[in-house]
Amino acid sequence: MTTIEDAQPFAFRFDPAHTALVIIDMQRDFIEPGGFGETLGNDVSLLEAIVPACRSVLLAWRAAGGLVVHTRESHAADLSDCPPAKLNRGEPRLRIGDAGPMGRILIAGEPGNQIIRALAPVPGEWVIDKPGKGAFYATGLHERLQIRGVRQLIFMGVTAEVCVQTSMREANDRGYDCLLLEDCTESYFPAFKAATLEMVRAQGGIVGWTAGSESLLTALAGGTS
Ligand code: C5J
Repeated sequence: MTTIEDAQPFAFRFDPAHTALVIIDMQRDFIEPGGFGETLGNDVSLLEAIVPACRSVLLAWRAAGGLVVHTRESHAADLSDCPPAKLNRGEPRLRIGDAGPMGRILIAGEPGNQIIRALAPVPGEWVIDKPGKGAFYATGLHERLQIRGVRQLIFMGVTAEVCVQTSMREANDRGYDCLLLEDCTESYFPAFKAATLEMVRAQGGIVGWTAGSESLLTALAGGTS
């Protein structure tokens, strides 16, 4: 077992052989200047700032031979997997399926729907296209993780309060121990990120644990944090 001693609310113990690194929605449209997120008036530099830390973790996890799961918030071109309740809400200026600056918004295969170059998947890593905010809804992810014997999940990605937190809550309800890397998740709204971290680790870890990425890297290298 590997231990992150300074995780909150208490030490996080995990077996790398039964743990997956889950990277939520690090897509060009959310992160890059000129994409969907920025077009809606968001400061994407907040999200861009976590990319180096995410990349360090991804490279270390790959080097350790761990399972990597990437997700994309992504819909079929005909929107048959997008219920009206999702389609008809959100920013009226630019909705799912509309033509955006990097192709149709949140549509599979469009340039803006791709994972950013710095975190691009390599062969053998899983890429899960998810029509919901959570990674477990209508994706088969739980079944695939069960077959692989995965019991613990380490999360990074965006946005903290939407797709990351939803996925963690789904995972928690399915019996996974979940760790959120504090400097590897972000929101367009800093207060929402702060609240997410508090909510995850409140009440003795009601959703899971949080820790800094350096603590994970130290633990993977065999040290104590
Ligand atoms: C994600 C969103 N990925 N905020 N989507 O969090 O709509």
